[in-house]
Parts: sequence; structure tokens; C-alpha cells
Amino acid sequence: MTMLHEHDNELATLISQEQERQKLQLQLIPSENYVSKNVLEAVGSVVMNKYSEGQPRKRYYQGNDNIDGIELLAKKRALELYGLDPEEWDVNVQAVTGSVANLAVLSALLEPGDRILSMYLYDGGHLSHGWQLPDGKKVSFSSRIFDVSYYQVDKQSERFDYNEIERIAQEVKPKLIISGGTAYPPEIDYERMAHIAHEVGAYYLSDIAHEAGLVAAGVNAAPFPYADVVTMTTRKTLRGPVGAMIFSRREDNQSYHSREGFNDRINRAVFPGLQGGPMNHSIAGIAACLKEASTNEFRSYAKQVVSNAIFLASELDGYGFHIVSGGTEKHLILIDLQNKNTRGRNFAIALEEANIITNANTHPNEQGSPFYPSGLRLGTPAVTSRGMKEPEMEKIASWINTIGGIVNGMPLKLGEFSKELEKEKTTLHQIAHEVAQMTANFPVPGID
Ligand code: DSN
Repeated sequence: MTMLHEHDNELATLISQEQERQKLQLQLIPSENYVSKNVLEAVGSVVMNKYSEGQPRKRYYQGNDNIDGIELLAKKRALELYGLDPEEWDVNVQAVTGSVANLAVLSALLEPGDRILSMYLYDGGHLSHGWQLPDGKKVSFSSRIFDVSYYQVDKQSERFDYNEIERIAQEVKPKLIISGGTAYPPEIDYERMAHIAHEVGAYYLSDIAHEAGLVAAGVNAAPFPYADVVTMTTRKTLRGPVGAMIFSRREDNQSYHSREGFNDRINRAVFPGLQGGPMNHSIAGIAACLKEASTNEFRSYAKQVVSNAIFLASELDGYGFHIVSGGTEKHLILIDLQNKNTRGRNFAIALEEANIITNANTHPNEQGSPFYPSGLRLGTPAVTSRGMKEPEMEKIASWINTIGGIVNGMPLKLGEFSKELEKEKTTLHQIAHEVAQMTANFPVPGID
């Protein structure tokens, strides 16, 4: 950063401040993590100067030998990491984000107007799976193109009732079923989801954006034996850069459209369908993170991510927080705050004041809205990357409980809430100080 400080101090200062924030605070947003110096170096490299529309060895512009090498390396490492036979599976590493990856799959396999069945957003689904508001307003682009139906979790257990999902699939007869999302803490039964999809002649798309690293490490089950297509982002539990991967079978056994492989259609949907030149620097970063994810060190890390989340959930449960789905089998925890007389945003604001970063989230029995929900989402990937374990989770749970006690019963309206919170600043800043003392003992990968 020395160069940037010299030539553009205004920008360099903001970046430095963000670096300090990431070191100082507890990053508990489950989709966030810290990339290594290797990944940072690859992403900040000159490969971003090159245009490379097309596929490796089949580019539209000259001068792509090295870019081909990087993309082929990323693809090879991706297939190896998930134990996939390159004769059977292909992987596209060009989609810029998970949402674009999902849109590419939908546009490759379906016709406009075709029906999708996906998880309801409030229960933990994702925007790119075709979200429209209960009043019919189509929020995501995929919901404007396709006809979307939803399945939800059982309101009591807050877990999937697969018989009910099967019943809905048979009723709505989708052309494609999606599993996965952003806030479903139990593992998903991929075999059952594939069975439900294939029984009604639908494709099965498994989106494992959140679990990618846990699946790579063998800590969570893999959808590959069952799914037709698997999408993931590379930045969450996989601990890579912003980017996405689309794994698809070379053969389309459903023959809904044609005998052409999924992969050819998907590659074309990414480019030229949705994107121009790929982000070669992200692809280089993906290659770097995939090498790291194949190590024993990463496998131990992923195991600890889940142990930490299970422990943190159980501590919070002990403090009387309503842990959605009764716990977690992954890296994330969802809390329904209705018994704590507060909203997710209010709680998250108070936690931030104490250097604890979380996000407000909807939950299956939500009465609020996605911007002002009554849930809170937490996760352990980033704090585990710093080396934190159960003793730190115990401390974090206790801070969250203290702050939960402070916000309980405060006015919900944000203006009034902020005024009330002002009166509690001494306690919150004392916790912020304790958090800073703890984080100072845990180096940040990629920074320290
Ligand atoms: N923003 C991601 C998450 O936090 O889960 C989903 O795209």
C-alpha cells in the first residue's frame, strides 16, 4: 500500500481503515472470510489487464496462452478438490458471482416462462433463485423471466419436510428444482432433493455457495453424486476471492431439451450469454484458494468452523435465544429474536457498537421484512480463520447475551432506538474494548 499512499492518499486511507476494521472487530457474518496473502497477490496481479472472451484454447483475442494456463489450472484444481472425473464433469470458473452463475444455469437449461421450484427467501432461500414479494412484485431478474414456486421449512421444526417438498413438486411440476440458500442451518438431503426433482422430470440444481469449503473438506456431505448442476461462490467457507464456479455434467440424462451436454450450454450462457471478458484476476485467485483448500490444514479449519458454530449455537441456546432449526450442522446460526423483544437490525446495530459484526436476517416465522426482520444471522468462518476456538465462542456468546439484555424491550423504531442506545454506550464500549483485547491476540490471514 506504500505506493497508493504516496499517489492517492485519500483512497489508500480508506483501504487502510477497512484493513484495521477487519482486524479489530469480530467478523461474524457467515458469508464473509479472510483470504490468504496468496489469494490477495493473485487477485491484485496483472492478469486483470487481459481480455480473454471464450474458453481456454478457444479465445476471441490473441495473447492468451498464460490466461489459458491459469483458467485450466483453476478448472483442474476445482475438479480434483471435489473428486470429480473430468470425463464426466466440467466446471466453469468465469461467472463473476453466485447470482450470475445461477442465472447462467437457469438461462442455459430453461426457456423463458418455465417453472422453477426453489426455497422461500424468508426461510433462507436466495434472491437469484427467483424471488418475488408476497404481493407478486418480481424482485430478482430470474423471477421476471421464469415462473417461480416455493417450498418452505416446516414452521414447527424449522427444517425441511421432504414429503411436503415432494408433494409441491408433483403439484407444480417444475422444470428445475433448486436447493440451497443463505440461512438454512441443517445439512440438506441432496439425494432426496434429486429424487424429488427427477421423479417429476425436473433438473436438480444444488447451490452450495455457503457450504463450498465445508463440502470440499468433507465436513458436510456433497451434492455431486445426485445433482445435475452444482453452483457455488468462492468467497465464503471456501476462503477464496469474489467469484463463482458452476459444475455440470457433460451428459444431459434428462434430455429435456437436447442431448447436448449441460456444460456446453452453461459455458455459452456465461459467455456470450451474460458476460464479456472474464475476471482473470478472480480466476487466478480461485486457483490459489483451491490449492489451499486441498490441504490437511484447510480440512482441520473447516472442521473447527462447524465445531465452533455448534458450540456457539448451544451457548446462545443456553442463554434463551431461539436458535432456528434447533441448532446448526454448518458454519451458520440463525436466531429468531421474537422472544427477545427486538429486531435483527436493532440488535446488529448495538452489536456493531461493541465491535461485533453480524447481519439482520429473516427467519421462517418472520413477521417483519427483509430490511427490518426479526432475525439475526451469525457465522464462524472468519473468526475460525483467525484461530478462534470454543473458549472464544463462549466469550462471544456471553457478550451477545449481555447486549441482548440491553436491547430487549427498547423502542423498535430506529430513531427512538438510537437515542435509547446512546444511554448504554458505556457498557457497549466496555465490551468493544474487551473484543479488541481478544482480537489483538488472533492474527488475520492475509493481513498480519
Ligand atoms: N450475500 C450472501 C450472503 O450473505 O449469504 C448471499 O449472496
